[in-house]
Amino acid sequence: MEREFDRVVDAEQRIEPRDWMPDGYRKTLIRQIAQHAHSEIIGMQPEANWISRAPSLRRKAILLAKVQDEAGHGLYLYAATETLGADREDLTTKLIEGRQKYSSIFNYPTLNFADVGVIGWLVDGAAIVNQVPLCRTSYGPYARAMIRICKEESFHQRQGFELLMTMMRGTDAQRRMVQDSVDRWWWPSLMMFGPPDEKSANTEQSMAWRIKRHTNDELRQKFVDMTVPQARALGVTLPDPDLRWNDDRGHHDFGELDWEEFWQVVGGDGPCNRQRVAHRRAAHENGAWVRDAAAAYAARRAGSDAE
Ligand code: FAQ
Repeated sequence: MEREFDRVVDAEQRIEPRDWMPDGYRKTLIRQIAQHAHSEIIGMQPEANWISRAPSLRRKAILLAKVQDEAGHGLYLYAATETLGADREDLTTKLIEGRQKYSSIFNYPTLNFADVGVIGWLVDGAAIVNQVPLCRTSYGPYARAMIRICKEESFHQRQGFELLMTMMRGTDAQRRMVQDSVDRWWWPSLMMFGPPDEKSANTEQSMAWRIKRHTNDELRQKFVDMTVPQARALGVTLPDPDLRWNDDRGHHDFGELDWEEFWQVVGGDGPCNRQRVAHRRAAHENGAWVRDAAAAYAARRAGSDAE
């Protein structure tokens, strides 16, 4: 069985839910996909903060649709964990009890409307760089979910960039808002790719199983190289004095990330961690009556079908 698993993975084919898989492979997938699903759901909060204060009906409609897309991504991903035997209720409990992680990026506050554009441009941009290779991940349901999710994330990134372009063509005050937002989100966006490779506990095994297709540092570099010309086109400055093109490497060099801040946020002690989890917990508790009603209805239907 193990030989067949190795053969499928090495041949770049997909492992499917009913196939034999090593326990560690199953656990790693549940961990990564659950964290990913939680990120999509918690990730609704920072942008939802601006829905009621969007500056026009058009911007409000776009933002509402984007936040709803993130909910959809969370649901596909929870469904993917269920194909591995995970229980969605259990994953939600772990999230609201702080026993499972979600992306560090969503623990930063959204302070002005430019943050909506910068989240689209940088955060969805980083998500795309990380997730396009996951369309080739070795587990079938995760790979297929990623294809649709990446299409939607690409649209999100374009809407963010378009919003920022519009603000940059506006007043000095609008341009200052955009620059302030870029200054706050640049470094946390780079942290989305995870710890440096030598500190990444899971990368080696996940690469061998072809769950991950690139290392954290490879993807971070790709994101920097992709984003620098976009920043130039927008007319904003990325807040890193060490950022410059290196002809020998064929890549941009960039400054060291504040890893102390990264581990603090991942450990639950970032600017908004408590607020994010408390909000999710309250939403879950307030929805208890819906779950109870749905379960009672399903039980009654099952009873009448049996008659
Ligand atoms: N934040 O050994 P590694 C989105 C944890 S995009 C928090 O390198 P791995 C779209 C890591 O889990 C964001 N924790 O781990 C959107 C591990 O913890 P554990 C979601 C982090 O898994 C846009 C430990 O540190 N995307 O939501 C972070 O091999 C706009 C050691 O790290 C995904 O989840 C972090 N930044 O690599 C939504 C993509 N980095 O469990 C709304 C799929 C690391 O061992 C609005 N995930 N950790 O205690 C992945 O590609 C990988 O899981 C990585 C981490 C690359 C994130």
